[in-house]
Amino acid sequence: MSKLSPVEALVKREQLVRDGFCIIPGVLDDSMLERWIEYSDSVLDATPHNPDTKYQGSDFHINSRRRYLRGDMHRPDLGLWSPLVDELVDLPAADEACEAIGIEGKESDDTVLILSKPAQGPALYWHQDFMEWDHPKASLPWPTRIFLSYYLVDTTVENGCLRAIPGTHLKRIPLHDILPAAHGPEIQALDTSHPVFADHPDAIDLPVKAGDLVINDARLLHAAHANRSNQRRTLLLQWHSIFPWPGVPSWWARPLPEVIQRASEFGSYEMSRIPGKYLGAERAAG
Ligand SMILES: O=C(O)CCC(=O)C(=O)O
Ligand SMILES: [Fe+2]
Repeated sequence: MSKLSPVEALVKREQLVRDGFCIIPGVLDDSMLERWIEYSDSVLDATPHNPDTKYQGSDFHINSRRRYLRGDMHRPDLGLWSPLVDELVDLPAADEACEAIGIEGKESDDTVLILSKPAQGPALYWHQDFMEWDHPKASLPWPTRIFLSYYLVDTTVENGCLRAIPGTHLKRIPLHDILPAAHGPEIQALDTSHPVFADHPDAIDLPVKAGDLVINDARLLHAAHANRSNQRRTLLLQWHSIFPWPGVPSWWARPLPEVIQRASEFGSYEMSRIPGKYLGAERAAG
């Protein structure tokens, strides 16, 4: 990767904050890409297709070696771990890119999800992946939870590239009101004729090259096209928490969000996948 210039980095940061995503080209080097293609192919080839996750394709959670040694594996039922995960989540080129665009306090979940659309696999429904909608952080104008993605093949509309509706991490649209919780049994049971699979006038396609780093705000509405090619389309996805509550990005120059000023008033809360009063609250407050 050629390093981002300060101006390019600023443009990426502004895009992440405004639109809810940005793409940094050429972060994963060829050798890492090849090792992950080999590893993910071996996992995918060895495991029967799971119809419960047919729209994501596959949903394998691979733990880092660190997590395995600590004995706190995520999805221990799957029993999957690899030192490749440690290498990927610690990748210096990705850390550099995240630092350059001003991401602070980044903490990885230390897992990699292998989400692989098989050849001729169906589209992925519209959804967002944020899990803390009842916490005031859900209204913040900067992201607190992001997913970093690398696609292992070049993606296009034809083979199932990512799609997004820019700005929906901060703004409610009618689609929010018809979406069941992401990845739960209700949405998995829907047919592809359901509106959660429909095209949307504000949707944009995000085709990328293999090894580009895609950074998404967890709150953003996104989906993926069907894979109409004869080759699997594999994605490696890592979750990170950033800007720990109630911290403020060092570069934040706009007025402080009201919820930050009142942070001490907020107590405990339940996890929730359903956007409530906090979606768009800061925008509404101006
Ligand atoms: O398949 C993709 O491109 C996106 C996957 C995704 O957003 C998810 O599984 O939550
Ligand atoms: Fe997602």
